[in-house]
Amino acid sequence: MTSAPVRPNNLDAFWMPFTANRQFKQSPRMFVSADRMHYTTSDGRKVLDGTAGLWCCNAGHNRPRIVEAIRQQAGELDYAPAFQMGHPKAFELASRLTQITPEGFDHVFFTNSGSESVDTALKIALAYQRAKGDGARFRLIGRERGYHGVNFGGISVGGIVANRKMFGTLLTGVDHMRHTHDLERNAYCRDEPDHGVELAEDLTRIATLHDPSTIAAVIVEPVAGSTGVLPPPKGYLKRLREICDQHGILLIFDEVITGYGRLGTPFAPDYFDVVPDIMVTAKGLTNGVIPMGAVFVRKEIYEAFMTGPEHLIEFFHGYTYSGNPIASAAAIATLDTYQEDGLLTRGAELSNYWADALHSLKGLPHVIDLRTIGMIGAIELEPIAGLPTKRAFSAFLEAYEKGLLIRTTGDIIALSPPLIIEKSEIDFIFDTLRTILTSLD
Ligand code: PXG
Repeated sequence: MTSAPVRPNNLDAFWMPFTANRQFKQSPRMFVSADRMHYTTSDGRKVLDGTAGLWCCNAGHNRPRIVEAIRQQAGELDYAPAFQMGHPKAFELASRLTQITPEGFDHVFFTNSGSESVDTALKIALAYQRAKGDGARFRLIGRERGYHGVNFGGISVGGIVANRKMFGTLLTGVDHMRHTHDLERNAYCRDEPDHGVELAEDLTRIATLHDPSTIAAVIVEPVAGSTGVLPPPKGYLKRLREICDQHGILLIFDEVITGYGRLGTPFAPDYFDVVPDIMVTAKGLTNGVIPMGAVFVRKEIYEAFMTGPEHLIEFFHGYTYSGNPIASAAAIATLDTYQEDGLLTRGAELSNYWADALHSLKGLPHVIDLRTIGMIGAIELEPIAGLPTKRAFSAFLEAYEKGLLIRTTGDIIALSPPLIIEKSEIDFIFDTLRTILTSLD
């Protein structure tokens, strides 16, 4: 069911995020409705969602349970104060979540986005070190090419230059490990690349430089997403964990993309068999439908805060919308939907088909690397000399015309479809991309 196409008559007022505003407003691309795997555009065309929105609609669109839960909750309890008051759905959601998280993650702090989850995790890490008498641990370590959202904490530990360079001094006491991209040795690898475990030793170098006793936490995406999909080299995450353990440093996994089934497992520790101390999530938590994020911590961390007089606030942090009733209801219905459709593990059944299909693009013009892990894929293109990003963006525009939504970052095409995708739809994605790449300038 599609309502009449809507075309706003003035596009000027809305300053669009991470968008070429002037280009967009000259020839806008508008979605007016969505159902399961497809959007409908304002000119009535169907577009297959190759990116689960922005890596968030893991169960696809317009899922009845989620829609109904939001309707019902809005009519029952629309809002309740988040501080010093509670409502049942936030508690129910927290308990439900701790049933699907890796063992030991027994407590959850709610936020409204990935960026807020990241900054919350960094604050928890610093405050935890201080709470246990280790206040000299004030440094935070990120990684080149890392994406941890757009708030000041996140861009400080993040390593995407364009997201940092305009914004002054950022947080102090931050350093970055080297990124793990290595086209020369690892091109066309499936899953985790063979080469690069030694890059984890960069953490030892940084720890030695600053003295390990000054470092509070290290934050990494288990699979770097936004920068163009970089699965970790074999053994790399395990080695980071060892170095952190050796020096009493907390390890934070930013699972905003990898969480909730994207790798074919509920969370990255289930996939890589490496367990962090804090997990940062958002996006798939509510299937992208209502803004919400969740930060999971191990018991010891929560308990380190639960000291002092019982009438005092233990952690001076929180948001007006932490655990918002409608978001909580949407998240519970999302978990129900994931469970009913088996979506937290469905990626594992499909990932071979997915990888075969993506790797069949090898040899097409301009393709210099193909990467897959779980239900994530990337196609790296040779940039046009002197015009970086242009080639991939042309592919994006053509794909949109041909009924396929993809994401591009630099000259990399990133793919992450809803986990309800069928094999025939995987075929559509790669047949369309094959046609485009064959004739792309
Ligand atoms: N951490 C990670 C690992 C992310 O991928 C965030 C934090 C921030 O989340 P919020 O909800 O504040 O946007 C993200 C977000 C893309 C793309 O196409 C990726 C994100 C957002 C929008 C686009 O790569 N990641």
